[in-house]
Amino acid sequence: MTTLSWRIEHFDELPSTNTELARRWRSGETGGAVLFTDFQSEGRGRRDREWTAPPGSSLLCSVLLEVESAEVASFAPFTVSLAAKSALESLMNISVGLKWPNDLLVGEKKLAGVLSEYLFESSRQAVIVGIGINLTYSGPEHVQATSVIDEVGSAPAATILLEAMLEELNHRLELMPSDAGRSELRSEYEASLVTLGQVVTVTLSDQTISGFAQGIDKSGRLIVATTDGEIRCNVGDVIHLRPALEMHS
Ligand code: BT5
Repeated sequence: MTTLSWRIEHFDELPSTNTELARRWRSGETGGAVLFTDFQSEGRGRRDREWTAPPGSSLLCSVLLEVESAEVASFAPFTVSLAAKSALESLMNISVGLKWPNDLLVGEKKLAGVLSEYLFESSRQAVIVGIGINLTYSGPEHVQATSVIDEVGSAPAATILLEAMLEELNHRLELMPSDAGRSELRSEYEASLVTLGQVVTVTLSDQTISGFAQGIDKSGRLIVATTDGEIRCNVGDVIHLRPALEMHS
């Protein structure tokens, strides 16, 4: 994967940028395609959860990346999260933390969510990474969420933020194919990960575990030290975070 020249397409409305890009990939679309929209009628989170945003309130976009393996694909959401964080910090001077596996936070509030989908078909494989960044909408009522405007008093145009994010993505994508490059990305990701060093409860499909979040392994799994030993969480979902100090209080 070398530096891509992005092919950006804008829509007033789509069901979901991820769904539309996956449909296009099945019809032959190649890496570098980017879709963004002002409104999604069927915006998706993970595990059939919804992503909601009123028209024109958010950056809602998806990028199509060609990858050589599932391991490389597992780094795509981290890479996009890092690119979005850097773009937000340099454009808006907003301090963003990352929560494994797919949230951008300001403090403990969710500013953005990432949805990564690995696609495989005979000799082709790709990953679609979608991101929703709240610009002027602070999320559904029941959710601890925020927006750029709530945090810093103004918000960039979605196109400006998208361009900045893609620029930040370019040099990181050059790192993704090699072991050494992914190790560099892993270090950058770990340094931004507020999850690490905390006691976390992770709900997995078959069990719930608690322990210290220690790091990310070579396959992008979260390493959690529990009383029963080390557990590597692949498709987990951190549902609870609290400072490690609380464990001793
Ligand atoms: C995510 O899922 O955080 C991934 C969201 C990815 C959205 C982008 S938008 C462009 C692309 N096209 C798509 O269709 N999706 C991607 P998850 O961790 O499952 O979080 C979903 C949960 O976040 C929901 O169940 C709500 O509780 C909450 N939520 C929904 N909308 C939100 C918002 N605008 N801000 C903050 N939280 C929200």
